[in-house]
Amino acid sequence: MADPVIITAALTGPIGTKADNPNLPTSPEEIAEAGKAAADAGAAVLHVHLRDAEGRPTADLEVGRRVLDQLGQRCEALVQLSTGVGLGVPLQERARLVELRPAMATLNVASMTFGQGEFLNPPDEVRRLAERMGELGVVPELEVYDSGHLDLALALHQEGLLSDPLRFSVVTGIRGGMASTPDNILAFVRRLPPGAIWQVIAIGRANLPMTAFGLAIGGNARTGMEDTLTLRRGVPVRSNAELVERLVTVARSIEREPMDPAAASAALSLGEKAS
Ligand code: KMH
Ligand code: ZN
Repeated sequence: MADPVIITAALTGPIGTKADNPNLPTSPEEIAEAGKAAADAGAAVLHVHLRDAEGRPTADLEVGRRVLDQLGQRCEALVQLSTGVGLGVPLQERARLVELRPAMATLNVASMTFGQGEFLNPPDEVRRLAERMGELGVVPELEVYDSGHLDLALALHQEGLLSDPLRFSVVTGIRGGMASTPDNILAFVRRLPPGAIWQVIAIGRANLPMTAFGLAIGGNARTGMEDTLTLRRGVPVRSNAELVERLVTVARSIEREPMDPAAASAALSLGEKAS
């Protein structure tokens, strides 16, 4: 049996709306139900964005608390809270979410063009957030969209603001970041430091093939309605669980068994003192 795999479900994301796909979970209850179903389907980690009552991205701590409570009541899956939140929300506001002490949270190390918008992550604030996550024991998932982002992450590690093992999401398919190609992913993976844990996040149509490519070369894998709202051309996703089920089938077909949350927690070294 090849290495087991951590499957992450990205339930909602910052961009999609119910107008794009009415099955997108946005309220705390919908997110919690979607998380439970995704966990039952084989996701060990849930990547969570928060939405307000109008469905807009928010960094509201009350909403965050409700989502974490409701998820905790329903399943054992590990919660990775997004500090990306949504393009219009300043990092100073987004950074406060780590005070809720989720098991993990994303750390976006660079500013960039992001589709039609801008994603602003100023260096000093990124450094402060990395430091605060270390103090709180919230494990960072490093979101890298281009090769220079990897250098920035490694520099933070060099400064002592990030501990081993480093955990990376190699994001492809955002306009403004690297395109979804095997070459791009391979070039990235070859540069990761020894012991790094990683997964591919492929946005849009390439979600299935590039995630499958990442799985085949030893990475973990993520899917979910943040990453794609269609199962295939013209077929809207019915639920996050549907995407997770498809990914589990792909993983098992190459003998990579999904880890349960306890195994994923150990593999990600969650809850260990920073090295
Ligand atoms: N949709 C992701 C690729 C995060 O969650 O921290 C970008 C994002 C980052 O939302
Ligand atoms: Zn996200």
